[in-house]
Amino acid sequence: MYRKTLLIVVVMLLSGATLQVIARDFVVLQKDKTFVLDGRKVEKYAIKQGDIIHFENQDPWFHNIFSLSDIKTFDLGSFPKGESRAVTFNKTGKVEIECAIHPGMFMEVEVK
Ligand SMILES: [Cu+2]
Repeated sequence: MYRKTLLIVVVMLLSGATLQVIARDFVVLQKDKTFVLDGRKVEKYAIKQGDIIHFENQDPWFHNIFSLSDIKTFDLGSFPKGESRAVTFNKTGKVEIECAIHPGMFMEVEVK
């Protein structure tokens, strides 16, 4: 039984399936024109390769979250209060995240 379990784990490691298994989901709120994670304003945050961030708008106006960073370029478009958009971070490095509507909004995600 132990050997069989070990074999399955080794096969998962070799096939890269672990990325799927260990990927975590984070929720970053847009609140008062800032990025908020776990109830606190966040300007820098470290995640792991494969993790997903859900950007959720809690402001009564639109946000348009985007990044022009080399390792992850995206543009989530304008979305209103109560909606969220997910981004998966597949490469390691630093990603600068901004809002196209509010130039003061900024956070940096380091993917490790
Ligand atoms: Cu905004």
